[in-house]
Amino acid sequence: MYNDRAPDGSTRYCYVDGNGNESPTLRLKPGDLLILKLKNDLADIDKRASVAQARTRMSMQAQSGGCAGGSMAVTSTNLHFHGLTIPAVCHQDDVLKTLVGAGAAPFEYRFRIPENQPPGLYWYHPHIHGFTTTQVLGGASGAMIIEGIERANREVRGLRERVFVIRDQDLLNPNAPPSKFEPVLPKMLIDRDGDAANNGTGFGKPAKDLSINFVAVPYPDYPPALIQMNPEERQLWRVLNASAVTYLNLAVVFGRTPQRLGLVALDGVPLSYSGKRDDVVETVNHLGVPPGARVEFIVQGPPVGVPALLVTRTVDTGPGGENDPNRALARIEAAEVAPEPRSKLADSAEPLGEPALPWLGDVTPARTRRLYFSEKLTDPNNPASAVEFYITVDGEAPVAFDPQCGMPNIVAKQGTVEDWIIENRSKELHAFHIHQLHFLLLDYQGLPVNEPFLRDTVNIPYLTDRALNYPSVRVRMDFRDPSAVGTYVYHCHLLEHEDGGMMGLIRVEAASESNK
Ligand SMILES: [Cu+2]
Repeated sequence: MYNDRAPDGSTRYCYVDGNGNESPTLRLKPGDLLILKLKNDLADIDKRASVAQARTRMSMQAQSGGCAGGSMAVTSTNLHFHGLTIPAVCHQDDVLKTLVGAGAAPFEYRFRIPENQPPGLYWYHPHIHGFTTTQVLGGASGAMIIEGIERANREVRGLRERVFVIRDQDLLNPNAPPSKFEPVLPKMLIDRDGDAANNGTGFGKPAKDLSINFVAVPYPDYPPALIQMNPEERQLWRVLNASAVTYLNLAVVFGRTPQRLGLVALDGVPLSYSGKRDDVVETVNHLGVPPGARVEFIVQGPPVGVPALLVTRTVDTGPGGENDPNRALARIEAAEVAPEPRSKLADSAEPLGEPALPWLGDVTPARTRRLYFSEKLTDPNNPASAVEFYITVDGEAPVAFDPQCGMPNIVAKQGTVEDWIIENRSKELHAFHIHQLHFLLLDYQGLPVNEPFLRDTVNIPYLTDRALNYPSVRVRMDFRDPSAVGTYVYHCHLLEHEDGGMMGLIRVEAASESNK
């Protein structure tokens, strides 16, 4: 991993492999052993840390081999493998104590992909509390594919597949007026994170620019990237929202007409995962994707000569949220000689076996907990003062996450499942994510949805002045897998919020440990 000063003056972060590929897509099968050596070549380009601090960190790390924690710094890093059910231990998927210092010897990650990991799209990114936004916003993220989706859904067999990683970054043209094709809006407001605030119109300056596979699509004109396909070809598109703070609402339009998208997987899990229905394809014409989430869908390309775009429509992030306006991401062009995507799914494949454990929706929860997202101004009399972000177990006092604390907010037992009601007591959206496991979305805004698949990231609607209750979701957390044992985090996947304290600690005890 390295960073660099871009021509526009911003600092970019990137992974590069031994062959020079930027942020390579890792392709693995269940049962594969991944050995990944992470070399940290980060420099303190913005001069945020003193040389003395850096030396202290280096010597601490030399003694500990990178597993002993210590103070997180702008040039330290680590990796989180988002969505994988692997143990939260050093050299696997621990983000609490694993710190790889700049210039240190390569740090080895070594773990086996579980045999029962659902086939789909996962991802890797740094998870250094306080500096995750800086590194991810600057580009540090990559896709990971657990192969075999064609074993879970026959509809995708034989399709060519493409992986799209959508990232956000600070605006390239922050002072430019909006395009003359947009309606004229009142002067832009700035939210408390310093980003363009949601103006509720779908237009105006976005909080962040987006890029698709590192092709930037900057404000104000959003010159789209180019995707070529054979005319009317069906492909599987696997899209990761690796943004630090930007919500996506993806659609494919021919002219102005939204096209049907055949959703087959969310957050790495095929929609048929409950085993109750085969080959599920859910037809939709747009797909909301919070930061951290993934969608995999069948798309049919345009006929020759029909103008087509992949766009993100506006997302109403709430009165306290960022501005995520309508904008194009890529132009889709039909061409008889379109370059072929590198990868094609098998025409025939052995069907995926039944999950070893009963369907999560059929298991009785050991208990129900209530958690909530909230925000507080450090000076309640000054709307411009800094905001603290919290995720709190109902009944406890809200406290910003402290990486040095180590006391779990929640203690659970491996082998059980629990229902969590997660409320949003703030006026902007939050995206709940927990490490090491997937969960089942039972209720959204108090209404049962009982989805027949699993997620690892879910959006929680924002609080309005009219609401009689706090907006909420109810999810069933799955602590049955032995890899769920350990101490790890749950947090908001808007990384400015996570870095600002919106994270909590859970300790899942082994089934054999005595109750304390
Ligand atoms: Cu949040």
